[in-house]
Amino acid sequence: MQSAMPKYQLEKLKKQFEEDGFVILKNYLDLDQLDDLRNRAIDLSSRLMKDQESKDKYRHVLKSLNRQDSWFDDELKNGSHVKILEALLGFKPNGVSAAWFDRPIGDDIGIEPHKDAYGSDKSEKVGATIWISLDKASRDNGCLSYLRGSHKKVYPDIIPIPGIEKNSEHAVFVELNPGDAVVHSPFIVHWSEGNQSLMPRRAVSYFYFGAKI
Ligand SMILES: O=C(O)CCC(=O)C(=O)O
Repeated sequence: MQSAMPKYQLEKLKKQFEEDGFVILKNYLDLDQLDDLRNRAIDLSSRLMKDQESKDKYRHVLKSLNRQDSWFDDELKNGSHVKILEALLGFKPNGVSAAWFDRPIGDDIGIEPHKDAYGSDKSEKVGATIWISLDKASRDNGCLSYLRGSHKKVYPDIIPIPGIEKNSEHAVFVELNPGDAVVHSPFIVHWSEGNQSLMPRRAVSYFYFGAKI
């Protein structure tokens, strides 16, 4: 994918990333790139999920797309977002997983408050996660929410993290347009709700370093 670097004021974003634990990249993908990513992700996920009738709460999530498809592997390692993450982090992060996060119409199960750096030691150099929205993500269809600044605190390694007030003054609902992206620290507390709308909510995430949900 073509470089998206010149679009963003990376020094400003770096400060914001360090302060808040996340930054939004408006218009990260252009229409052709968005179409390409959406088509590839839909095609691969529907092939991988064929015949799967899981009732598991993560049934619409697929990790490790990079192990199934060389295009996703290349994006994880060399996608234009890697340079952006490098600028935000101050070092080149190592890709761990490319993932598909679907929240189909009528799916009322969201993902409870968690951090991606589950089980990792805060003294280690940590990476970042980029979540690229393939649809309009809103409060109605289960956009991502963050507890601003929570990456600076220590939370227990439990999902859901107990005692998180989803409506606190620090909670931010990240409503995005198709092709926008958000980058977050693996230590930030984040979650999403079910899809109460008539619009799909699909996303592709790339995780760097010891990132897990
Ligand atoms: O897409 C979602 O609902 C959750 C995604 C998430 O937790 C992540 O990308 O780290």
